[in-house]
Amino acid sequence: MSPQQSTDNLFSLQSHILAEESRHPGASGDFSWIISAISLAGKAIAHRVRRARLESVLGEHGTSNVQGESQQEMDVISNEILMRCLGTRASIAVLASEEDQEPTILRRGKDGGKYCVLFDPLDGSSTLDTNGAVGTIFTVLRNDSDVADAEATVCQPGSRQLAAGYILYGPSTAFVITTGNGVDLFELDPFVGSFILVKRSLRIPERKKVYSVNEAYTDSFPAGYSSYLAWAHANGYSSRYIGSLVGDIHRILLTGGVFMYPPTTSHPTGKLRLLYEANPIGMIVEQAGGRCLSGLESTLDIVPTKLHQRVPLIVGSSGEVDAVRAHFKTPADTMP
Ligand code: P6P
Repeated sequence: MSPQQSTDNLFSLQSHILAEESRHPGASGDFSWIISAISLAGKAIAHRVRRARLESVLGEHGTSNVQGESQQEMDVISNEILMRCLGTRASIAVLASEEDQEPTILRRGKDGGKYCVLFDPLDGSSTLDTNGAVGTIFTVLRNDSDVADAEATVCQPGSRQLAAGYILYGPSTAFVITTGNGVDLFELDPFVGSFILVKRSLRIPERKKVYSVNEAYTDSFPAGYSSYLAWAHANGYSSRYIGSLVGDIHRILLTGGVFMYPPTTSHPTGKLRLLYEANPIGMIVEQAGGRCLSGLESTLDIVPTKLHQRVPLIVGSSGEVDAVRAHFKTPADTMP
Protein backbone atom coordinates (compact mmCIF):
# COMPACT_ATOMS: atom_id res chain seq x y z
CA MET A 1 0.00 0.00 0.00
CA SER A 2 1.41 3.39 -0.94
CA PRO A 3 2.16 5.72 1.97
CA GLN A 4 -0.33 8.17 0.46
CA GLN A 5 -3.25 5.81 1.02
CA SER A 6 -4.95 5.51 4.37
CA THR A 7 -4.03 2.44 6.41
CA ASP A 8 -6.53 -0.38 6.79
CA ASN A 9 -6.61 0.07 10.55
CA LEU A 10 -8.53 2.76 12.40
CA PHE A 11 -5.62 4.89 13.66
CA SER A 12 -6.36 7.91 15.82
CA LEU A 13 -4.15 10.95 16.40
CA GLN A 14 -3.74 9.78 20.00
CA SER A 15 -2.51 6.34 18.82
CA HIS A 16 -0.22 8.05 16.31
CA ILE A 17 1.29 10.31 18.99
CA LEU A 18 1.92 7.34 21.30
CA ALA A 19 3.43 5.32 18.42
CA GLU A 20 5.74 8.26 17.62
CA GLU A 21 6.65 8.53 21.30
CA SER A 22 7.58 4.85 21.43
CA ARG A 23 10.13 5.54 18.68
CA HIS A 24 12.02 7.72 21.16
CA PRO A 25 13.21 5.51 24.05
CA GLY A 26 13.25 7.44 27.27
CA ALA A 27 10.59 9.87 26.05
CA SER A 28 8.70 11.20 29.06
CA GLY A 29 5.34 11.56 27.30
CA ASP A 30 5.31 15.32 28.00
CA PHE A 31 5.43 16.17 24.29
CA SER A 32 2.57 13.76 23.56
CA TRP A 33 0.50 15.47 26.24
CA ILE A 34 0.97 18.81 24.45
CA ILE A 35 -0.23 17.49 21.08
CA SER A 36 -3.12 15.83 22.91
CA ALA A 37 -4.06 19.21 24.44
CA ILE A 38 -3.97 20.88 20.99
CA SER A 39 -6.19 18.08 19.64
CA LEU A 40 -8.68 18.67 22.48
CA ALA A 41 -8.67 22.42 21.80
CA GLY A 42 -9.22 21.75 18.09
CA LYS A 43 -12.32 19.68 18.78
CA ALA A 44 -13.71 22.37 21.09
CA ILE A 45 -12.98 25.18 18.62
CA ALA A 46 -14.50 23.16 15.76
CA HIS A 47 -17.71 22.86 17.78
CA ARG A 48 -17.84 26.61 18.52
CA VAL A 49 -17.01 27.56 14.90
CA ARG A 50 -19.87 25.42 13.58
CA ARG A 51 -22.34 27.00 16.04
CA ALA A 52 -20.95 30.57 15.86
CA ARG A 53 -23.93 32.04 14.00
CA LEU A 54 -26.48 30.10 16.09
CA GLU A 55 -24.78 31.36 19.27
CA SER A 56 -24.44 34.91 17.87
CA VAL A 57 -20.68 35.04 18.39
CA LEU A 58 -19.80 36.18 14.88
CA GLY A 59 -18.43 39.61 14.14
CA GLU A 60 -16.11 41.89 16.08
CA HIS A 61 -15.35 41.59 19.78
CA GLY A 62 -14.94 45.35 20.07
CA THR A 63 -11.22 45.17 20.94
CA SER A 64 -8.02 45.21 18.90
CA ASN A 65 -5.08 42.84 19.10
CA VAL A 66 -1.46 43.85 19.40
CA GLN A 67 -1.35 44.21 15.63
CA GLY A 68 -4.05 46.89 15.83
CA GLU A 69 -6.43 44.55 14.02
CA SER A 70 -9.99 44.32 15.33
CA GLN A 71 -10.49 41.03 17.15
CA GLN A 72 -13.37 38.80 16.13
CA GLU A 73 -15.49 37.23 18.87
CA MET A 74 -14.29 33.82 17.77
CA ASP A 75 -10.62 34.93 17.95
CA VAL A 76 -11.10 35.59 21.66
CA ILE A 77 -13.09 32.38 22.27
CA SER A 78 -10.55 30.23 20.39
CA ASN A 79 -7.65 31.86 22.23
CA GLU A 80 -9.30 31.14 25.59
CA ILE A 81 -9.95 27.49 24.64
CA LEU A 82 -6.29 26.96 23.66
CA MET A 83 -5.06 28.67 26.85
CA ARG A 84 -7.37 26.50 29.00
CA CYS A 85 -6.33 23.26 27.27
CA LEU A 86 -2.58 24.00 27.23
CA GLY A 87 -2.40 25.73 30.61
CA THR A 88 -2.85 22.39 32.40
CA ARG A 89 0.16 20.73 30.76
CA ALA A 90 3.00 20.67 33.31
CA SER A 91 5.79 20.60 30.73
CA ILE A 92 4.93 23.94 29.12
CA ALA A 93 7.10 26.92 30.06
CA VAL A 94 5.72 29.61 27.74
CA LEU A 95 2.56 30.11 25.67
CA ALA A 96 2.44 32.80 22.98
CA SER A 97 -0.53 33.81 20.86
CA GLU A 98 -1.21 36.19 17.98
CA GLU A 99 -3.99 37.58 20.17
CA ASP A 100 -1.81 38.48 23.16
CA GLN A 101 0.79 41.23 23.21
CA GLU A 102 3.14 39.36 25.55
CA PRO A 103 3.90 35.67 25.97
CA THR A 104 2.38 33.89 28.99
CA ILE A 105 4.97 32.36 31.32
CA LEU A 106 3.51 29.24 32.97
CA ARG A 107 6.69 27.99 34.66
CA ARG A 108 10.47 28.21 34.45
CA GLY A 109 12.83 25.50 33.28
CA LYS A 110 13.71 24.65 36.89
CA ASP A 111 10.00 24.02 37.54
CA GLY A 112 9.68 21.59 34.64
CA GLY A 113 9.03 23.97 31.78
CA LYS A 114 10.46 22.07 28.79
CA TYR A 115 8.46 23.43 25.83
CA CYS A 116 7.06 26.64 24.36
CA VAL A 117 3.84 26.56 22.34
CA LEU A 118 2.96 29.38 19.94
CA PHE A 119 -0.26 29.68 17.98
CA ASP A 120 -2.58 31.73 15.85
CA PRO A 121 -5.86 30.61 17.42
CA LEU A 122 -8.18 31.31 14.50
CA ASP A 123 -6.46 32.48 11.36
CA GLY A 124 -8.80 33.91 8.72
CA SER A 125 -11.54 34.55 11.29
CA SER A 126 -12.84 37.59 9.36
CA THR A 127 -14.17 35.14 6.73
CA LEU A 128 -16.26 33.29 9.34
CA ASP A 129 -19.37 35.46 8.90
CA THR A 130 -19.58 34.26 5.30
CA ASN A 131 -18.93 30.64 6.31
CA GLY A 132 -15.31 30.69 5.08
CA ALA A 133 -12.66 28.15 6.04
CA VAL A 134 -10.61 29.17 9.12
CA GLY A 135 -7.78 27.50 10.97
CA THR A 136 -5.62 27.16 14.07
CA ILE A 137 -1.87 27.21 13.41
CA PHE A 138 0.57 25.95 16.06
CA THR A 139 4.25 25.27 16.66
CA VAL A 140 6.25 23.68 19.49
CA LEU A 141 9.72 24.89 20.47
CA ARG A 142 12.13 23.70 23.16
CA ASN A 143 12.26 26.07 26.14
CA ASP A 144 15.70 27.63 26.51
CA SER A 145 15.70 27.74 30.31
CA ASP A 146 18.89 29.81 30.31
CA VAL A 147 17.02 32.68 28.65
CA ALA A 148 15.09 34.67 31.24
CA ASP A 149 13.05 36.83 28.88
CA ALA A 150 9.97 34.98 27.56
CA GLU A 151 9.95 36.78 24.20
CA ALA A 152 13.65 36.02 23.67
CA THR A 153 12.98 32.36 24.56
CA VAL A 154 10.42 31.96 21.77
CA CYS A 155 12.39 33.99 19.19
CA GLN A 156 14.01 30.88 17.67
CA PRO A 157 14.54 30.25 13.94
CA GLY A 158 11.95 27.99 12.31
CA SER A 159 14.61 25.34 11.72
CA ARG A 160 14.48 24.66 15.49
CA GLN A 161 10.76 23.84 15.63
CA LEU A 162 10.08 20.44 17.25
CA ALA A 163 6.60 20.16 15.75
CA ALA A 164 4.24 22.25 13.64
CA GLY A 165 0.70 21.86 12.43
CA TYR A 166 -2.67 23.35 11.70
CA ILE A 167 -6.32 22.48 12.21
CA LEU A 168 -8.55 23.48 9.29
CA TYR A 169 -12.21 24.11 10.12
CA GLY A 170 -13.82 23.58 6.72
CA PRO A 171 -16.47 21.16 5.40
CA SER A 172 -14.51 18.69 7.53
CA THR A 173 -12.07 19.36 10.37
CA ALA A 174 -8.56 18.42 9.24
CA PHE A 175 -5.54 18.10 11.54
CA VAL A 176 -2.16 18.29 9.79
CA ILE A 177 1.02 17.73 11.81
CA THR A 178 4.74 17.15 11.43
CA THR A 179 7.26 16.32 14.15
CA GLY A 180 10.14 16.44 11.67
CA ASN A 181 9.50 12.95 10.30
CA GLY A 182 7.10 13.74 7.43
CA VAL A 183 3.57 15.18 7.39
CA ASP A 184 0.42 13.29 8.38
CA LEU A 185 -3.23 14.22 7.79
CA PHE A 186 -6.07 13.37 10.17
CA GLU A 187 -9.80 14.08 9.86
CA LEU A 188 -12.17 14.55 12.78
CA ASP A 189 -14.85 11.86 12.93
CA PRO A 190 -17.56 13.58 14.99
CA PHE A 191 -19.26 10.27 15.74
CA VAL A 192 -16.08 8.77 17.20
CA GLY A 193 -14.89 12.09 18.61
CA SER A 194 -11.34 11.44 17.37
CA PHE A 195 -9.02 12.65 14.65
CA ILE A 196 -8.54 9.62 12.35
CA LEU A 197 -5.41 9.10 10.18
CA VAL A 198 -6.33 9.42 6.50
CA LYS A 199 -2.99 10.17 4.77
CA ARG A 200 0.49 9.28 6.03
CA SER A 201 3.70 10.97 4.75
CA LEU A 202 2.01 13.58 2.55
CA ARG A 203 4.09 14.71 -0.47
CA ILE A 204 3.32 18.04 -2.17
CA PRO A 205 3.33 17.84 -6.02
CA GLU A 206 6.51 19.43 -7.44
CA ARG A 207 4.64 21.48 -10.07
CA LYS A 208 1.13 22.85 -10.47
CA LYS A 209 0.20 25.89 -12.57
CA VAL A 210 -1.77 27.63 -9.83
CA TYR A 211 -0.67 30.70 -7.84
CA SER A 212 -2.38 32.15 -4.79
CA VAL A 213 -1.96 35.89 -4.11
CA ASN A 214 -4.20 38.92 -3.48
CA GLU A 215 -3.78 40.63 -6.86
CA ALA A 216 -5.61 43.75 -5.58
CA TYR A 217 -2.19 44.85 -4.25
CA THR A 218 -0.33 44.21 -7.53
CA ASP A 219 0.53 47.89 -8.03
CA SER A 220 2.54 47.89 -4.78
CA PHE A 221 4.31 44.52 -5.27
CA PRO A 222 8.13 44.63 -5.67
CA ALA A 223 9.36 44.23 -9.26
CA GLY A 224 10.29 40.55 -8.94
CA TYR A 225 6.75 39.54 -7.95
CA SER A 226 5.20 41.62 -10.75
CA SER A 227 7.60 40.05 -13.24
CA TYR A 228 6.60 36.56 -12.04
CA LEU A 229 2.88 37.35 -12.35
CA ALA A 230 3.33 38.60 -15.93
CA TRP A 231 5.22 35.36 -16.71
CA ALA A 232 2.52 33.23 -15.05
CA HIS A 233 -0.26 35.02 -16.97
CA ALA A 234 1.64 34.31 -20.22
CA ASN A 235 2.18 30.63 -19.34
CA GLY A 236 -1.32 29.38 -18.66
CA TYR A 237 -1.43 29.65 -14.83
CA SER A 238 -4.70 29.96 -12.98
CA SER A 239 -5.32 31.70 -9.67
CA ARG A 240 -6.92 30.51 -6.42
CA TYR A 241 -7.09 32.78 -3.35
CA ILE A 242 -9.54 32.44 -0.46
CA GLY A 243 -7.95 35.00 1.89
CA SER A 244 -7.53 32.44 4.66
CA LEU A 245 -3.96 31.18 4.94
CA VAL A 246 -4.77 27.70 6.27
CA GLY A 247 -7.36 27.12 3.54
CA ASP A 248 -5.01 28.24 0.77
CA ILE A 249 -2.09 26.23 2.17
CA HIS A 250 -4.17 23.03 2.63
CA ARG A 251 -5.20 23.15 -1.04
CA ILE A 252 -1.56 23.66 -2.08
CA LEU A 253 -0.30 20.90 0.24
CA LEU A 254 -2.71 18.40 -1.33
CA THR A 255 -2.76 19.51 -4.99
CA GLY A 256 0.30 21.76 -5.49
CA GLY A 257 0.85 25.41 -6.44
CA VAL A 258 2.44 28.43 -4.80
CA PHE A 259 1.15 30.92 -2.19
CA MET A 260 2.61 34.43 -2.00
CA TYR A 261 2.13 37.31 0.39
CA PRO A 262 4.64 39.90 -0.92
CA PRO A 263 5.62 43.17 0.77
CA THR A 264 2.89 45.78 0.08
CA THR A 265 2.42 49.49 0.78
CA SER A 266 0.35 48.72 3.89
CA HIS A 267 2.64 45.85 4.98
CA PRO A 268 6.18 46.71 3.74
CA THR A 269 7.66 43.66 5.53
CA GLY A 270 4.76 41.39 4.56
CA LYS A 271 1.54 40.73 6.50
CA LEU A 272 2.04 37.20 7.81
CA ARG A 273 3.70 36.61 11.19
CA LEU A 274 6.98 34.74 11.22
CA LEU A 275 6.81 32.80 14.47
CA TYR A 276 3.26 31.40 14.50
CA GLU A 277 2.22 31.52 10.82
CA ALA A 278 5.15 31.46 8.36
CA ASN A 279 7.43 29.13 10.35
CA PRO A 280 4.90 26.36 11.11
CA ILE A 281 3.51 26.50 7.56
CA GLY A 282 7.07 26.49 6.21
CA MET A 283 8.04 23.43 8.28
CA ILE A 284 4.95 21.51 7.16
CA VAL A 285 5.44 22.32 3.46
CA GLU A 286 9.19 21.59 3.49
CA GLN A 287 8.61 18.31 5.37
CA ALA A 288 6.23 17.41 2.51
CA GLY A 289 8.95 18.15 -0.09
CA GLY A 290 8.02 21.75 -0.86
CA ARG A 291 9.88 25.03 -0.33
CA CYS A 292 9.39 28.19 1.75
CA LEU A 293 11.06 31.55 1.12
CA SER A 294 10.81 35.07 2.50
CA GLY A 295 12.20 37.04 -0.43
CA LEU A 296 15.62 35.62 -1.21
CA GLU A 297 16.14 33.81 2.11
CA SER A 298 14.75 30.58 3.50
CA THR A 299 12.01 31.49 5.96
CA LEU A 300 13.12 28.82 8.44
CA ASP A 301 16.61 30.35 8.63
CA ILE A 302 15.42 33.81 9.72
CA VAL A 303 16.49 34.64 13.29
CA PRO A 304 13.48 36.36 14.86
CA THR A 305 13.83 39.51 16.97
CA LYS A 306 10.19 40.15 17.90
CA LEU A 307 7.27 37.86 18.82
CA HIS A 308 4.87 39.45 16.31
CA GLN A 309 7.44 40.06 13.57
CA ARG A 310 6.06 39.88 10.02
CA VAL A 311 7.72 38.47 6.89
CA PRO A 312 6.93 38.15 3.19
CA LEU A 313 6.06 34.57 2.21
CA ILE A 314 6.47 32.42 -0.91
CA VAL A 315 5.54 28.82 -0.09
CA GLY A 316 4.40 25.68 -1.90
CA SER A 317 5.55 23.25 -4.59
CA SER A 318 9.35 23.29 -4.95
CA GLY A 319 9.19 23.84 -8.72
CA GLU A 320 6.66 26.65 -8.36
CA VAL A 321 8.57 28.47 -5.61
CA ASP A 322 11.69 28.19 -7.79
CA ALA A 323 9.70 29.70 -10.68
CA VAL A 324 8.95 32.76 -8.51
CA ARG A 325 12.54 32.91 -7.23
CA ALA A 326 13.83 32.99 -10.84
CA HIS A 327 12.36 36.51 -11.14
CA PHE A 328 14.45 37.84 -8.22
CA LYS A 329 17.62 38.92 -10.07
CA THR A 330 18.77 41.21 -7.24
CA PRO A 331 17.62 41.87 -3.64
CA ALA A 332 15.94 45.05 -4.96
CA ASP A 333 13.48 42.82 -6.87
CA THR A 334 12.09 41.59 -3.54
CA MET A 335 11.76 44.96 -1.79
CA PRO A 336 8.96 47.58 -1.98
P1 P6P B 1 -5.49 39.92 2.62
C1 P6P B 1 -6.16 36.51 7.38
O1 P6P B 1 -6.44 37.80 7.86
C2 P6P B 1 -4.69 36.47 6.99
O2 P6P B 1 -3.90 36.71 8.10
C3 P6P B 1 -4.36 35.13 6.35
O3 P6P B 1 -5.15 34.09 6.81
C4 P6P B 1 -4.58 35.39 4.87
O4 P6P B 1 -3.73 34.62 4.04
C5 P6P B 1 -4.25 36.88 4.73
O5 P6P B 1 -4.44 37.47 6.02
C6 P6P B 1 -5.20 37.56 3.76
O6 P6P B 1 -4.79 38.93 3.70
O7 P6P B 1 -4.70 41.20 2.74
O8 P6P B 1 -5.36 39.26 1.27
O9 P6P B 1 -6.93 40.05 3.06
